[in-house]
Amino acid sequence: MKLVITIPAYNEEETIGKVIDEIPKKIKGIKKIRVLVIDDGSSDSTASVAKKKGATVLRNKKNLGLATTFKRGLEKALDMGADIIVNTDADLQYNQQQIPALVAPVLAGEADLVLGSRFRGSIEYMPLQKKWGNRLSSWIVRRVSGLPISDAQTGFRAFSREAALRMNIQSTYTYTQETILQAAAANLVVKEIPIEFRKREGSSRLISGILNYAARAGATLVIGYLNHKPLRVFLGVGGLFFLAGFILGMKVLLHFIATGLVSPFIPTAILTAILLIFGFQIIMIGLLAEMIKNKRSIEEEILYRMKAGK
Ligand SMILES: Nc1nc2c(ncn2[C@@H]2O[C@H](COP(=O)(O)OP(=O)(O)OP(=O)(O)O)[C@@H](O)[C@H]2O)c(=O)[nH]1
Ligand SMILES: [Mg+2]
Repeated sequence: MKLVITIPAYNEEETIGKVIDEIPKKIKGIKKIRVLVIDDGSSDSTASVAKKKGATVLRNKKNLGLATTFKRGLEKALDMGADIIVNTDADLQYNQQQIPALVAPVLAGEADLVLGSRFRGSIEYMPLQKKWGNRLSSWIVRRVSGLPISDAQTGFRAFSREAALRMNIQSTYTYTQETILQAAAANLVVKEIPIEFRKREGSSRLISGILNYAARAGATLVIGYLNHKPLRVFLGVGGLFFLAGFILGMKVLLHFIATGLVSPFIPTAILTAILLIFGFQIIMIGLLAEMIKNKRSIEEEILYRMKAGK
């Protein structure tokens, strides 16, 4: 069994060395442990510190964002022949001593994706807005995926090779929620274990402002939801318009049946027609989106088989 630990890092020269040092040198059931740092165009010495500590280092020539960098790391880890991939952050907030516990369910063949949950474990410090933002986003992911998870934003996670092969990340900003939705769609077994989350020294590299983060993560979630359940969304929205048109239209229709006239209700009749046509079109778009989703799942299966060499 080969374990590759991926660490996306952006200007983390202060902590990257400590993170690598903290990684256990031996884990029961694992033969080889490799550390892969993906430096996202840092302007400091993140890459050279990581190299000195013995990590394999990939560098993006410029800053491409966490999701793109994570994706690159996952692909490289697969190329390196990883049976299990653990992702951890470069900021020393996760405790690398907990990696054995994180990989245990994958090693035992009980899970494909193991999430280290901060909310089931312990949090030394997390700003209040972030805490509630994380809670809200986890609630949405729970609803959409149907998985009983408590921390959808955790960066401390373990993937089986199978799970890594199934991931197709499209967001460039954050991979965290999208990967869970994809795991659910691929019927992978997802498990959570409680973990410890330490206070961040220095400022967040990812989140410049909570509103900015909420907007970008929110957009990723909406797109993720649309990819996952398009018909449900469009049927809901289109259905509302259709229903409004139907109720208004009944009034016009009943009057027409009784008197043979539409004339006192011409504005209502026009509004009815607009609402019905609008609602119908949205539902049709939903059907199209559902067909595109089905096509996507076939394409994902082809991609999976290509990557897996099947
Ligand atoms: N590749 C890449 N990594 C980034 C970028 N921004 C942040 N990271 C890395 O992603 C990880 C998470 O970013 P953090 O700055 O820890 O985010 P945070 O605000 O602490 O968020 P939490 O840890 O979830 O509370 C760290 O390892 C960062 O180095 C980026 O633009 N590109
Ligand atoms: Mg952090």
